[in-house]
Amino acid sequence: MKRLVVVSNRVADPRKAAAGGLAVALGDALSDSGGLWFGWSGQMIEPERGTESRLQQQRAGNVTLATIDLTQADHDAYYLGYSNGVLWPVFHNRLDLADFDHGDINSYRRVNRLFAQHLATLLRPDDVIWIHDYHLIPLAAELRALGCEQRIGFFLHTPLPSAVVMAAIPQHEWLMRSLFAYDLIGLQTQTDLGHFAHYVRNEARAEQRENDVFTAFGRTVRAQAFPIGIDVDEFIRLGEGREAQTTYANMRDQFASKRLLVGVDRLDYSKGLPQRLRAFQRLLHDYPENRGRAVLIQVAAPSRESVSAYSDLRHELEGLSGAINGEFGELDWMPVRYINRSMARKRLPGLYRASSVALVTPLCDGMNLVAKEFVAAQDPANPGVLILSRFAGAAEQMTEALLVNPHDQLVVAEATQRALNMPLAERQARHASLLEGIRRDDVHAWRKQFLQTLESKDV
Ligand code: ADQ
Repeated sequence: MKRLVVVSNRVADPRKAAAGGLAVALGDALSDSGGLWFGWSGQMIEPERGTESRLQQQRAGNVTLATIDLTQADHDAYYLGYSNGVLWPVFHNRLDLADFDHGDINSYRRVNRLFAQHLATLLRPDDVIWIHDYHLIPLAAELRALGCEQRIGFFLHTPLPSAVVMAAIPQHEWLMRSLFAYDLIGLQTQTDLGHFAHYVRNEARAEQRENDVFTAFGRTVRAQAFPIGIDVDEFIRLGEGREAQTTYANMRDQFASKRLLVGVDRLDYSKGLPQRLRAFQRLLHDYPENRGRAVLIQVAAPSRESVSAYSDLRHELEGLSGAINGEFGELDWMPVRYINRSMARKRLPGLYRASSVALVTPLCDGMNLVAKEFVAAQDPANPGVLILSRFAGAAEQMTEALLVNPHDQLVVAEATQRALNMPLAERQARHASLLEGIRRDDVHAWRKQFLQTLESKDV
């Protein structure tokens, strides 16, 4: 078996449950092959001390975790500036939020080159390399420039936007050319794949051999959709744990006469949080029977707080939840519980299970694993209902959810009312087929399909 090398911006110890399902799944693949996980340490070095970015290695079981530090300046320009100030907003169709003037492409390239230089010293000729996400698009090209000939695959966790939106990035051609240094490009959905195919045919005059094989810029690459899943059994086991059980029991007692709706997200403008709160407000307006009963628990974990769009969003949400509570709240009922913190992963299944409805309503999302976790956490005998944005990647698979346009408050309020009143038999039937789907397309199937495709030499 060939050694697997995973590269991502951050590295997680796969043995820690807090690392989440993706880390656990990649950890399995890494353990099987005695693999290596490479990325940024999360630490910043002081450039004035003249410290060279050092490579650190530690063992986690039979997996090696290798990391490098970044200078504050490189971190700000590569991570905050170009990755999260340009690529993230554009890939989520938010050209209005993209900071093309300050997003520093040179630092982005420099950090990718630094990754390549350190990583190259650790590589063996027959390694299989799997690079993750938008921070590292040019990494394969940098590795190739250093003479690496290994099979290299890339998986994009975000959506890939349509060609017209992509073309707004001043360096779009360079980014797409960089992708052709890979052997395999994995995208989340058929829609993303369609965007890729349209771009490379029209902008790069790519020739398409079979369905998924494209030749352009003098190289041939395979691009395919590999929708990511969760580790369903791991999540069910987490639900049987003490923390989840206690959370569930507390919620059930505390909200015995209420109906809980839940939202769990990173605090990000792609997740449609203000629109979700307004739709809940509309529900209370249009369907007054929910007053005094419906409670929306919105857990929003702060992220990337030094990017200004994120702090604006936090203020908007605090204002909106205060306004809804002020308008409708009673001494014994507050309609919105807005929690601006991350929730411990071990407690999540308890929160999901205590909720009658999940509102997963991003305006644009690569996949959205919360939708899948909510389904896995339900009691099949009395399951809650998933309301899912048609603009989440998950909507391509999870068609038995109530699919909504998250921009349309009326439609989301109507779907929420329907979910709260859905007969048991319909809830059970929808849940059973959703559960079957997330089990079939779980995270293990995802990584096996990706790695098998990457290792087969047919491109
Ligand atoms: P994210 O944008 O982070 O990931 P998502 O898939 O919804 O989005 O969540 C990833 C994980 O974070 C889930 O396990 C979830 O439970 C956890 N999480 C989210 N909010 C939390 C909170 N408030 N407290 C605790 N845990 C929380 C990116 C892409 C997604 C894609 C994933 C995986 O943006 O579209 O689904 O990668 O490819």
